[in-house]
Amino acid sequence: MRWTVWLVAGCTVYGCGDSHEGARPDATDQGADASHDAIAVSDGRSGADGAPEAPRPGPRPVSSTPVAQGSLFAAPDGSGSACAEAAPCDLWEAADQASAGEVVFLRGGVYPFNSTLDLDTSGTADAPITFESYPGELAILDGSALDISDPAYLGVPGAFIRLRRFEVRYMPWQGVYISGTDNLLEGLHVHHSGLSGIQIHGGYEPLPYGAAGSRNTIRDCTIHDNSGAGVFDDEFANGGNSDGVSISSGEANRVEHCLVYANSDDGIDTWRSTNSYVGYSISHSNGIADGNGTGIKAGGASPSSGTTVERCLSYSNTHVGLDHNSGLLVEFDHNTTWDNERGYYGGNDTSISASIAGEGAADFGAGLETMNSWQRPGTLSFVSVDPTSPEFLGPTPGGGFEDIGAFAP
Ligand SMILES: [Ca+2]
Ligand SMILES: [Ca+2]
Repeated sequence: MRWTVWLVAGCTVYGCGDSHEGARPDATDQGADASHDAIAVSDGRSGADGAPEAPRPGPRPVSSTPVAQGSLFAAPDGSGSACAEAAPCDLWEAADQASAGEVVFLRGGVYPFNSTLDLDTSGTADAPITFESYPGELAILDGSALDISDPAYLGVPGAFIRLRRFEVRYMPWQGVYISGTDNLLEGLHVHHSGLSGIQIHGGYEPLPYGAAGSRNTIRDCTIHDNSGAGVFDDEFANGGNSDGVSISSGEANRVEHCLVYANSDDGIDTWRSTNSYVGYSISHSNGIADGNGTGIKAGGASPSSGTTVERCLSYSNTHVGLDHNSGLLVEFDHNTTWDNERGYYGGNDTSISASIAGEGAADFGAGLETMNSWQRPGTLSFVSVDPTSPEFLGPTPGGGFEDIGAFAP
């Protein structure tokens, strides 16, 4: 069968597109999901020989900032301008007052969104501004009262802002939209957005990138069920622009230890960025309606270059597990794919190394391939192909493949 990719690059300010590789079967899933399901992770384990094992893919627990560090407090029913623990204000007031070095605690409960909240005051490297659920509670930013003709989202045009341990759900466009730099998103749960759950897009500034939408880190986040399926315009493209995480421009952004699934387009898409990093993350079951259904896309239109993807699991996506997608100088190292239409797709300058493909269609392309499962003798098998098993996609001991893939020592 001839492998055909046709590029219909389309990009608007909010629905930044990517290559479009044909329609996927419709499997619309917009059902409610209140669970915050993260795959359990145990770091710092030691192997049978006592040597430390590599960290496992997926979110790790994120600890709370001590209450004593809180300087501003918001609550769903907050009012006034004191923003004190005894007299919390609303979220918009707290954001307006926050300045470098402050910690804003959000009391638990639902914060209905009626307008975009832009976090446009910057912290500094030594004194970031933190927004975080109050310890032991969960703040939920909820866009369910909005529709796509009257959108709102959590915007981050500022820099050195830390968003920690809260939920963002049912936003009609993006859930979190980052145009600033040097921000940290940690322990967020983002789901059921109409466009991408988290999008980084600083505009197409002159190269080299760096002034906007750059050096942001997304880690230990769970992002799922973001879908534009059923909306037939250029932005939503019947699901074709709604990724879990979309890095649509910028330099040196990072996705680490995230769990991303059931998004209509791709799981993680570093579409038009430079030197992005995706590591220790899990991407599965992406691809609905006209979405591309790639687990992790490592590029797209020029100037896409230099994306590294390592120690990731990508499985049960409708299209490719890991795809260079025309990005230049992409590196895929120590990844594991399974049950995708195809495991890997590289370009002439893509490096694919020490990786495992569980699919019969392991790879495609003429890249620089070394030490991969399909280049070895023997028959690959996994201890378990049950995603709920702690041994899921672990190579069978003694089978000759334990030294490669996402779980290698
Ligand atoms: Ca797409
Ligand atoms: Ca995409």
